[in-house]
Amino acid sequence: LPSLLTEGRAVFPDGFVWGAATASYQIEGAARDDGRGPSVWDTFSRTPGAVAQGHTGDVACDHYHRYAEDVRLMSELGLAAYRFSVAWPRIRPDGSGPVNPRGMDFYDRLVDELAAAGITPYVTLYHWDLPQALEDRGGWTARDTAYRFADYAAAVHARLGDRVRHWTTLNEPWVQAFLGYGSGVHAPGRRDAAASLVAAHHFLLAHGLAAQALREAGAPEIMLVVNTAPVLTPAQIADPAAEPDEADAEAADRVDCLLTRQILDPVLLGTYPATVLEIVERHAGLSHVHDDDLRTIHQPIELVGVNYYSPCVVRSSPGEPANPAYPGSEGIAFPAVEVPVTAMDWPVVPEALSRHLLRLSHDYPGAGLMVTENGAAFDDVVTAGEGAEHVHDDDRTAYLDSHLRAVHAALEGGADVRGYLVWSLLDNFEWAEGYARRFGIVHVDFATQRRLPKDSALWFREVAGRNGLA
Ligand code: PNW
Repeated sequence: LPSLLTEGRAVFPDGFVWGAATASYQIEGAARDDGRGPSVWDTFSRTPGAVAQGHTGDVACDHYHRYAEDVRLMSELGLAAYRFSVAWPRIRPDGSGPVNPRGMDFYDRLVDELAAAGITPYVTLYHWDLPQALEDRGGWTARDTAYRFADYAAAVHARLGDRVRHWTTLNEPWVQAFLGYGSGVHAPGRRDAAASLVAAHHFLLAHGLAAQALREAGAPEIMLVVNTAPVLTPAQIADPAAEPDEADAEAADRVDCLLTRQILDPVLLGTYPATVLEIVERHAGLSHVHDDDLRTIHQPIELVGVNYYSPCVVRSSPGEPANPAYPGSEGIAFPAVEVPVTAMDWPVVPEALSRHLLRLSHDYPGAGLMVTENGAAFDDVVTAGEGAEHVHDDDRTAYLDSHLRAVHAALEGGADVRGYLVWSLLDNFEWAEGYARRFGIVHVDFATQRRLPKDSALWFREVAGRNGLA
């Protein structure tokens, strides 16, 4: 990784989109309000030992009741765009059947509130809160779930499509399939390699079917959001110019097939990599991959959303058992590396983002890109002073600054990046870590629900306002 990072001024293209992102289960709370049905995360967060300190999303940021205040906050922070997700169990409490109008009303009010504030909504239809009723019928291991998803997508579009132009089918199908059904760290907490690989295929099918339905309904922009990152060897982390040894390079290729190409090759090229087919066949057979599926999955889409936090680091390690999140990764280790890390222990390597955006542009020509999540958890401290309270989160500001420079370098190198959304607007329910990991640019006191913009939020407002870094 040659250092592509700039210093000093970095001006972004006209029309570059600046905003922040959230997800329904992480912020809404109101888990039983207005007819919402249970999701797999309600069930999982009540499973002893599944989530740190037994935290749940029952209340979260109480955004369901405080959305107007939160939109005001976004407006004060100068955000042009807001990416949020719709909770399927609010719309169809049992996963299928009639729409619950009171659940739909919430998003209707939210979209109107955003419009009044001049903030562009980016709607994600699925950010992991599968209706529990569908999980009880096999969840994403059942082909039918993909069809139920497309029906639900059409129902949401029918209500919001007159005001929402930017539609995302799924958030991070890889994380859902392999942490949900493979390692079991996320809901529904299953640990079954075959199930995770079958689920991954059904996610792609769900994306394709929903993209078709949205297109037929007239959606002008359709996006798939993926967690994707370069897979690097320890030698490349230590010295960006290092040539990895052959066994390590092979290990990296294999993991890249699982993490990135398993998802993006079918969606953008209409094919599965041979390595992926071999792994799927060995664990699960191929009978769940029907003849026309790749055609359905390979729908034209306008954008790929890139959620980036860290590179993935691997090396060859003969005899190593497979990592349960990467079936087929026998003989590959995922070592810790000697670089600064965030409170999640995720290594901070901004250059890897430049390299990766350029690689995606090269390997998937024509795909427009948007950074739909980037940010960091740090242990924030609220300090009193000058009559007001502050969160001096210089570490987060430095993280955001260096990664924005990485995005700028990728733009200079020719990558077609349309925007950058911070993860996250608010401190929130960080999945298996509960509320202990704070990603917000706005601090939330969960006892009082008071919001306090951190220094990073004030910095981000300036960056967005001048469309660049000073
Ligand atoms: C993303 N991993 O999740 C999600 O889209 C957000 O909801 C989440 O809060 C954010 O990143 C921060 O974690 C991920 O372990 C969670 O590889 C875990 C992983 C990747 C992404």
